[in-house]
Formats: sequence, C-alpha cells, structure tokens
Amino acid sequence: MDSTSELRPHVNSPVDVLGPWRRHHDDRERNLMTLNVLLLGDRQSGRSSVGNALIGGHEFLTGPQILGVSTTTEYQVLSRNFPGFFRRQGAESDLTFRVTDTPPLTLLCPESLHQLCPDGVHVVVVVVRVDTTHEHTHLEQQLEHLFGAGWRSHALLVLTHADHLKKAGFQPSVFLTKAPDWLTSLVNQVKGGVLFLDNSSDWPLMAGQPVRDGVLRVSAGNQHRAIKVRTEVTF
Ligand SMILES: Nc1nc2c(ncn2[C@@H]2O[C@H](COP(=O)(O)OP(=O)(O)OP(=O)(O)O)[C@@H](O)[C@H]2O)c(=O)[nH]1
Ligand SMILES: [Mg+2]
Repeated sequence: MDSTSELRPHVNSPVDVLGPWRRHHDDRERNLMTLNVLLLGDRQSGRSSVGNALIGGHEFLTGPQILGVSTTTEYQVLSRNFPGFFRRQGAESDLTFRVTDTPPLTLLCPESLHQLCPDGVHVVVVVVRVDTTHEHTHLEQQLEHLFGAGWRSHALLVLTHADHLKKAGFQPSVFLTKAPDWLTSLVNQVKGGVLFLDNSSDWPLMAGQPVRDGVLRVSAGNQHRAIKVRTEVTF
C-alpha cells in the first residue's frame, strides 16, 4: 500500500476530464481510480477512527475530547492506494482512497473544504455514534447547506461504537427501529445505506473493509461523478 499525506490543496489538472480514472503503464497496463472521500460528523462521533479504518492505518489522530475541544481541529488529507482492489473491463484496477478528515461539522468552513477538494467529493461518509443519539443534531440540514440536495446520493452513513450495542445485547436492526426521529430521517435519506462499525479493535485494516467496499459501491452508483462543495453558504 502506498500512503501520502497532503499538506496543500490539490491543484486541478488538465486531464481531469477523465474523472477519477488514470492508466498505469508499468509491467502490465492497469487502471487506477482515485476516490475523494469526505468524513463529516459531530464532535467525537468517530470520524478520525473511520478515516483510519478506511486507509487501514493509524495516521489520523484520535482520542477523547479535552475540555470540550475536539481532537481534530484542522483538516487533514491522507491518501492510500490499494493495488488490485477491483477488476474493470477484465483488468486489475488499483483504488486510491483520498480521505479528508475534518473538524466537527458545526465548525466547518465550506471555502476550506472546497480548496481541499476542488474536483469535488465522490463519497461523503456521515459519521454518527450509536451511543449518543439522544443528542439532537442538525446533520441533515448542514449536509444540505454544504452540497445542496445532491448529498443524498453521495452519502454513506457509518454508525460507530457498534461494540456498545453488542455489549448492551442490541441487534443493529432493533437499534434502528428505536432510533430517534432525526436519525431515522437521516437513515432514510442516505442512498448509500448504513454501516455499523466497531472501531474498538486494533485492526483498522480489517474493520475498514466494509467501509471501503461501501465507498466504492456508492461512488459506482453515481458513475464515479463527484459532488462539489458549495462555497456561498455559511453556518
Ligand atoms: N469503543 C469504541 N470506541 C471508539 C470507536 N470509534 C472511535 N472510538 C473512540 O472514540 C474516541 C473518539 O474517536 P475519534 O475517531 O477521535 O472521533 P472524532 O469524531 O474524530 O473526534 P474529534 O475529532 O475529537 O471530534 C476515541 O477515543 C476513539 O478511540 C468504536 O467504534 N468503539
Ligand atoms: Mg477527529
């Protein structure tokens, strides 16, 4: 796996008409696709841990909030390549996940996000933790502000801290039937579906496989078209 950390926003390149596809010419010809993935959620929802699961590493800083301040206060972009992740037209294809971790949703700056993802975002991973759903949240409205109505087809909902459900003897399906209205509404809006994630293990590579598969599925459902961040909005 190759990993790169980007400190500066990506610059548009003239070949971007190809969308996320590129071609490698080494020993064999192979496809390379890069998907821009944006992690969004409230404070301490588990965004950075989901980012680690996605890239199969520990590079995104995680931890409890200190004095009400999030661990993640700056945007961070990390890319990780998974060689031969899938096949396309009979050829092995590499998949690079370019993952943007963010401060809590209420503190986001649309302009900064746009600079980090000038070509847009293929998949928005909306992160909610299962044990704090009593706290009212305005995720849906904030997503609508950031992307307009199109966010629904690009969104995958990841419910973290699923180990807590297990400990409480709750099946995920039962949890969803008892979820508060705001979460039920969110579940019904995201076209990419819902994943439960137990990120308590030390194996982010394994925990992340369903998330990587989910991201690829959501992107394919949009023919790998990206959605742009709207910059004319304020929170
Ligand atoms: N038990 C359990 N702990 C988790 C899980 N996911 C994250 N955590 C822990 O929850 C805390 C917050 O996780 P982070 O990934 O840092 O959450 P965040 O949304 O990035 O947090 P901020 O950047 O501070 O807003 C950390 O201590 C994680 O180790 C999970 O699925 N289960
Ligand atoms: Mg974080």
